Amino acid sequence: MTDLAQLQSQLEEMSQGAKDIISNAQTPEQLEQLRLDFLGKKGKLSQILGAMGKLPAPDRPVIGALANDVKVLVQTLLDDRKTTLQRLEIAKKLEAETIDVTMPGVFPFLQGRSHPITATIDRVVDILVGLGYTVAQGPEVETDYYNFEALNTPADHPARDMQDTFYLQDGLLLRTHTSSVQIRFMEQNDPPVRIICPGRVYRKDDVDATHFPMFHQVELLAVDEGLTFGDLKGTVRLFVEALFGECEVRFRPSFFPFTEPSAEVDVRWKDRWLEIGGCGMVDPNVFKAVGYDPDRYSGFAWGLGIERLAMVLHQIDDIRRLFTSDLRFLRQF
Ligand code: 2NM
Repeated sequence: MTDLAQLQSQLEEMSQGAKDIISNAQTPEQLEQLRLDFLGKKGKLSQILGAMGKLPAPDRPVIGALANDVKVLVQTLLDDRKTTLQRLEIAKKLEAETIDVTMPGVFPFLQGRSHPITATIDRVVDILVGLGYTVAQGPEVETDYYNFEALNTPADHPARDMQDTFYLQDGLLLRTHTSSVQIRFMEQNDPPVRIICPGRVYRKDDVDATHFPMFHQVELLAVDEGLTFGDLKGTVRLFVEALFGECEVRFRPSFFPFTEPSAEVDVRWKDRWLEIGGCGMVDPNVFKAVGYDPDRYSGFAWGLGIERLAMVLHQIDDIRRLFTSDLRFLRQF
């Protein structure tokens, strides 16, 4: 004998029981089993609904509506529990996979460091940035124009000799100094200029203890109204004292196509005179090439050889040591 009250209480009982048992499920597999138990084809709800046919017709919609409520409730309970289990799983994983970044590493403690060339460039650049200069960079593969022509170095100048310059195809070459970057900068910017150009340069030298076909330069350029050779000397002195500490500076007359007058810079350090670079007042022809008015502006420039500097500062006797990547050598720095 099936009556309305009986089915109602069965549904009631089912939803009560579902609450307890679902909230105690521990795995997704258990949850799936419970879904089949309650809502599957042969589950409890189906059984109860199967008995519905025996009810008087007017009572059937009442049970139908109640059964649907129970179905929705059980489905919600299953979904909620599933979410909770997933959260617990993630929390457990996070707990297990926590990394203590303060733990010591595993021996041997390999530590990288700057190459002595990089370290020397960094020191030089830091000092000059401190004096108000900005780093400018440009291509290592250059045209004849930027490397020579715009720098007042005409086609018949000895510096253009095939023996000294690496010429590439299509009129290109490997820059022989970073002055090419300064030409590019001046083309794009009006005075005043205060820039430094660190970078690799290339010359076709035979390799020996003091020559290598690739080396590094830092070139400096200042352009403004009223700059004099005195400003150049003062800037070089400030720089050299920042780098070497107490020392003596000497300017020796020299020649470069792109400066007039020109000089070599020598520094007396630890009782030895060292030649550390060349300098001069920018030649008016260079200003004309970049569209600066040479009657209004003057400027000074100087170039430092970085390998030379690094070798002096670290008592390195052979430039080749800097480029052979021998860790026994590099680990000393
Ligand atoms: C040096 C020595 C003297 C120099 C000149 C220029 C520019 F672009 F302004 F003409 N840049 N660098 C220069 C002058 C470089 O290196 C030994």
